[in-house]
Amino acid sequence: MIYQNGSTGAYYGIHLGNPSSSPTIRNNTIVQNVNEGIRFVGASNKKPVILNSIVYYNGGVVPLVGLNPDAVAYNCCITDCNEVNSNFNDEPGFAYTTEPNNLPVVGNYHLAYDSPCVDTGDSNEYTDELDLDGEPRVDGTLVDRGGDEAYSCDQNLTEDDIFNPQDWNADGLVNMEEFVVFSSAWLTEDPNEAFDSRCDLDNDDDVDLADLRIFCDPNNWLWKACWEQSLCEMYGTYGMMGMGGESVLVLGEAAVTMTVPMASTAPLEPETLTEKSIAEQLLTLKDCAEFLEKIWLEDPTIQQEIDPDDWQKFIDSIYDSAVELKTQLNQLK
Ligand SMILES: [Ca+2]
Ligand SMILES: [Ca+2]
Ligand SMILES: [Ca+2]
Ligand SMILES: [Ca+2]
Repeated sequence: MIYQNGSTGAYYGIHLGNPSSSPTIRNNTIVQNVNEGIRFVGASNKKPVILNSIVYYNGGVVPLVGLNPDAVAYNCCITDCNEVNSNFNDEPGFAYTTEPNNLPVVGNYHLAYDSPCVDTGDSNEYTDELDLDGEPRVDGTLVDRGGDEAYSCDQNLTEDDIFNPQDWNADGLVNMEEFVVFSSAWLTEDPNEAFDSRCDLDNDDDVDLADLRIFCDPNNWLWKACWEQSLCEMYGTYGMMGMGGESVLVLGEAAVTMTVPMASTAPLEPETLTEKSIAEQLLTLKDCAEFLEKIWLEDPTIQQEIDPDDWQKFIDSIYDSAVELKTQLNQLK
């Protein structure tokens, strides 16, 4: 992923200045840079070959400077390109977009399940390579265009594998972070200034019990995107066979080779937990617990509106989080 380089000035997605050989650039997602996605300066026989990449939503007048996409790009998704060499100029179709212009959420460039980039790359030359999630290339019938390979948790790719409309901060989880937003919008109505339309899940201009029922639905609450799950979670240990190895990012004389550890042994570093951050989270949880207790007591219809088992699971998960945080806090003290 090569994105958001520069706010002003001479910044590009990739700037190739007089390369000594003709490099191959493949499976890059080059988006939202201040100027053109790729700029080339150099001898005409040292131009790059661009494969299976996305070059979109960049600044500048043309997507590539010093390069003609028709002559150097294959199986790519490039703004305003001619549709030759299996390139296309349709929008890449990212799963998480922002209103009103349908631009991607910065930093989350997962392909939507129905993106035209899924399974439309050229699958030659892929051995032991991983995508931006540490998932192996190639899945499905063909490699995907860009840095992401779209995965399903159950071999049948649907929207729910990749995107949940309640994942408001686009981190692949529906959890306390969304609940904090929801509870602060509780019982607000349009056009109340505090109204947060994201929380109006049944689109009737208020945030009430009917919305809470949707919020707590087990299909939404504690939802986790497949790209956020480890391969062990998705497929069990069986699916881990043959993973890991070297990933060649840029081919050519100056090849950059990265050794990528096996996904199962390379979990993301947890955020450093300090006493302060845990205490803050606990306070948030306390607010949430009080909120839930209050609506339980004050709104007798809740037991008819929401399945008691779902409600219990929801409350239990909130208390479990509190217990876990308290344990961590005690360990730090
Ligand atoms: Ca694929
Ligand atoms: Ca992926
Ligand atoms: Ca989230
Ligand atoms: Ca509503």
